[in-house]
Amino acid sequence: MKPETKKKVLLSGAKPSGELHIGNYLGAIKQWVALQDTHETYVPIVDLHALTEPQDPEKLREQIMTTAADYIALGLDPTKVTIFLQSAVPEHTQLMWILNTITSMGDLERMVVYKEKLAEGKQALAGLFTYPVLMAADILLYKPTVVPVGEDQRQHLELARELARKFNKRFGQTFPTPKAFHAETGKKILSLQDPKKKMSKSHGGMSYIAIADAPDKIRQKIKIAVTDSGSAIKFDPITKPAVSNLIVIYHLFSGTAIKDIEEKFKNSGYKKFKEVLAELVVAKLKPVQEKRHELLENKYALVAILNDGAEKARQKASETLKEVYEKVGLT
Ligand code: AQP
Repeated sequence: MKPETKKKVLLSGAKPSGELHIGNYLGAIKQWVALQDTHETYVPIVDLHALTEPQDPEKLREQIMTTAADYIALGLDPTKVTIFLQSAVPEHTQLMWILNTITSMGDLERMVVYKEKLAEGKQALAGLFTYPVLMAADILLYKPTVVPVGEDQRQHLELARELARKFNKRFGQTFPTPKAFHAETGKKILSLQDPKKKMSKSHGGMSYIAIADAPDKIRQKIKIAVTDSGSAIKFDPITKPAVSNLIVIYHLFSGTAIKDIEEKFKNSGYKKFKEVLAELVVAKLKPVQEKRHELLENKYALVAILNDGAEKARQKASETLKEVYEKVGLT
């Protein structure tokens, strides 16, 4: 289907603040891939968001490229979707400023991700505090019908919806209220080392499985993943959060129903289950890693995709910004 004929718009992105992991894939990117044929799809690599925490410039440059390669290797088709760097479309920060002027401090102070980052010892930087407004701008610029994100982004998306409503009320109907889309299972893949936390790029290498992890690294990470008391392979997120998380990963990579996984492994201990799970993840990531490697061998082609995407994104973003500037009286 040609992009022009698609009526519904999808917008979502990932932050190149480290290596993309299976939580990013199962909670978000898998949904973008599934919807790319039926939606006009915009998937920025939100590089400006990565700056909300200190980044080494050389590493950041590399992470931007590996994120682009991951997007495509995981199934996003650049001939169907618009992949671009957020920083290449200045309208994102321009709209952010307008939205800043209608955002209340109280709304930002309530943001759980900000509080969690501070609790982890991150610096209380203004960028970290206000990035949900940039995220609202990322979304509203493209007037999406659907925004598939993980559970951790639910509150930020609610802010985007609130800002759309506020803007419309004050300046006239401009933004459709974007709808969140959370995967039924997989919207919150947990850390392999601490099932009280979500899997995160910044929580240490053993807590997540990166898309690019070598087979032995995957085996090792799953082998040492924490488990719960008792040895039953039973799905119960309240009493057995760690094992339930591994079951969800198995379910999402294999397509096997959760009750069938419980049945299949009812006489196996954690060790056996983990071994089979590790081989499944290794096998599923193998073709992705091969494609990723191929893409990174030809960075010029990857840059061309990003440039092309930025040009397309700017067409849409500049239309929205023009409309916004007119409405607020800036023309
Ligand atoms: N553990 C997760 N389970 C399900 N979905 C997740 N997402 C992130 N972690 C999980 C979703 O992946 C998309 C891209 O996320 P992001 O890269 O923009 O930022 P994030 O949510 O802050 O991811 P990390 O890995 O936790 O990064 P750091 O540690 O740098 O902050 C989003 O839709 C997100 O919900």
